Amino acid sequence: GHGPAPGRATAETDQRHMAAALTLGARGLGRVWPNPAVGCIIVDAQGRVAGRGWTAPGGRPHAEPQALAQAGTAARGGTAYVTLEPCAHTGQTPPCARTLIEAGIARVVTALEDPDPRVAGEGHAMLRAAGVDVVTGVLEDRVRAMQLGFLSRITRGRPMLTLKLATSLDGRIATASGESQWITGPEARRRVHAMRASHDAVMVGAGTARADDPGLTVRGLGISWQPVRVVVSRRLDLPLEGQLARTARDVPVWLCHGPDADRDLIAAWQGLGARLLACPVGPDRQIDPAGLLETLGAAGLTRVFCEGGGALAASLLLADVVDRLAMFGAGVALGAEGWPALGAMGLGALSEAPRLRLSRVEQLGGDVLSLWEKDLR
Ligand code: AOF
Ligand code: ZN
Repeated sequence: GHGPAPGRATAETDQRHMAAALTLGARGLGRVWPNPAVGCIIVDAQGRVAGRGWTAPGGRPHAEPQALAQAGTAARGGTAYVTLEPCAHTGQTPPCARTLIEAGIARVVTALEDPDPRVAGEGHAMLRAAGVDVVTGVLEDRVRAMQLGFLSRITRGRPMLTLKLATSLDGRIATASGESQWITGPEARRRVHAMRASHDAVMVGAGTARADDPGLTVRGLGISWQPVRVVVSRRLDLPLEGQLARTARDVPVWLCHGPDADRDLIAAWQGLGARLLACPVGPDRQIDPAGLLETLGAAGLTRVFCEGGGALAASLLLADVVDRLAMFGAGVALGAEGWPALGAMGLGALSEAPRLRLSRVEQLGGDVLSLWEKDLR
């Protein structure tokens, strides 16, 4: 005959099903933390898709049991495409590797090993020991980029960090009076809201929280979840009657403060429903960026979206903890009296300047979006 028999997997069909599992898993981004956003597709012995699952909001149930439940008896002799190595540990539910074996899955295709020490190769090993054919590394780079938040929390102890800047032609983020809401147009704003929704938390510095009184919520997308709102304020000098204070019981507000924050302010914010996180300070007495992210990682966050302001953004870039940068540029000129996108960095030579690599450029209405990535030289 010509070509592979029906149901016989080729490298192309493996990649196609893995790409579908990746898209499916991505639905969980921003709402499954501290767990990874995993996707799973079950293909029956004839090569037909029989079940689909993705990590449920809140992180459980995992992707595999949901896809298997959909497939029912069609899973017997079939293939499971999973974006991450199936888990090997017993939590509130049995290990997914065991569930796949018991469903009679003959072949498991994954993109990468789960670095969680409770899994770390054990899931693949359990499957192989039960006679399941295991293939790994399919679409590894794409899945790794999508899972960066979870991978970062497990291997670096901190969340992936995306920095967003919305600037004028001359690199300003606000007028001299602090007005900043309408620099970019509606298309760019919609994209910002979508980006917020795919992150576990939206973060700003105290200056921005004071100047803008931002809500930091996702609006206009018709979604049912909201990222955590993180404000970094060493001394907790934040308005106790702004939007964040008023809504802290509806959408979580986490305040990252230094060791010298006022006890009464801590108590007042706790009374409003905020969660307070004490963070280490550096030799300059400012909150240490790496320590800040480690604190957020320990609290379970995997993906953090920082929207400024200039001081916090500069400190994060200088500390080399920015994984991705989203630059929204508007065709408006604000002049030198406007607020600069980045605060002082105290650089000596150009060679000390943080540098990122361009990954993509898009036109959004009358604005431009450029996406940059940490250069892993
Ligand atoms: C999977 N499929 O869909 C996900 C997995 O606290 P637990 O018991 O839910 O375990 C969390 C760990 O499970 C997490 O750190 C990661 O290793 C794995 N996540 N595994 O087989 C899934 N979300
Ligand atoms: Zn699992």
